[in-house]
Amino acid sequence: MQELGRLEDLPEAYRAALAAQNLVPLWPSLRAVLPPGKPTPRTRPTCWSYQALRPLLLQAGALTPIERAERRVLVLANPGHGLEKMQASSTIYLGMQLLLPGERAPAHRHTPNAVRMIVEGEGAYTTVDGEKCPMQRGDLILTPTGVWHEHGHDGAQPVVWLDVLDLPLLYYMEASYVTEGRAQTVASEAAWQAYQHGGVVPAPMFERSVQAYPMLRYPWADVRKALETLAASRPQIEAVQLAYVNPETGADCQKILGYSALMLRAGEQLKLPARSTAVVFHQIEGGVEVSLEDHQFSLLEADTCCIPGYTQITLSNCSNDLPAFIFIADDAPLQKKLGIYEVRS
Ligand code: 1HN
Repeated sequence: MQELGRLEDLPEAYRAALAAQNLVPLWPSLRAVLPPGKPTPRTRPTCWSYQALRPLLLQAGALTPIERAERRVLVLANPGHGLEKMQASSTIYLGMQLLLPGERAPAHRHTPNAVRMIVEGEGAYTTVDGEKCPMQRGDLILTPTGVWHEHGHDGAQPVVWLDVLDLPLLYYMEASYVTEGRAQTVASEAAWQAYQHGGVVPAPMFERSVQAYPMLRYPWADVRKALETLAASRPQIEAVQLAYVNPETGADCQKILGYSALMLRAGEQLKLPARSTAVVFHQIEGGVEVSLEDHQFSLLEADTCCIPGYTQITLSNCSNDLPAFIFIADDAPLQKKLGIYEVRS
């Protein structure tokens, strides 16, 4: 590839004249913005140990009352982007949120889409669009763009969950903002149960729901059972993986970020091809070795890692007796809509 002229090759006075007119020559920066073959990621392979962050999160509970935090969160920041950017990848924000018994996190709504993956504790709930969703370990709860949401906790132990948002993208688009609200009236206690059975959806008058997000809570007990059933009924299947989708349409459950759950059978090793999306792995149960070309992470329960796009990944279940379960997030829905999604073998 032809080497291009550098900024230093240009006369000082010429550069100053350009800058005075808010002009920039493209050729000194062309290779940086358009690298050959594949993008140059800022996202670095990064792992956050739950054992290391948990005491710091509990300490935040003692240091900062909920009223002074609104959302008491430690952000899982990727050093490749700069910690202050609060990004796990170019599009994905990750945070571990703590709610203590009796606390409430007030109602608001905002443009970024969120999901919560519950990590530990019993008795908390989140009310999304008037629907009260209990939070139990491994559950996935959606909080789509523009929908009111608040959290409460009637239990006795701290509750922790992983927040995943498309905040970095919406912030970059200058489209991120919040509206504060008053506490919602709970309209339904268990509406999430209506979509719990695969293959059948509520069909009043045989018309599909007009709701863009009919299902807000995906209970882990059901997803885990579905993974085990898939593994047992399709022993030859390469990856025992289920996507979280809109049960009315079968489309990804959110428009920008995509979510799935993967089961590694006892002793299983799974080679994932390089894909154009950065990916987040969060360990729900068991232990998994994550190997890249020049990195290796051991994920224990509740650990989370982020890996840049265009990277081959090998996942190995650390146990020869028990299955392991991973929650996966990436921005494949967005990349597919833009026509830039790639899988390289
Ligand atoms: C948010 O609304 C929540 O509602 C958590 O729990 C984390 C991070 C950035 C922006 C909004 C929540 C958030 C957030």
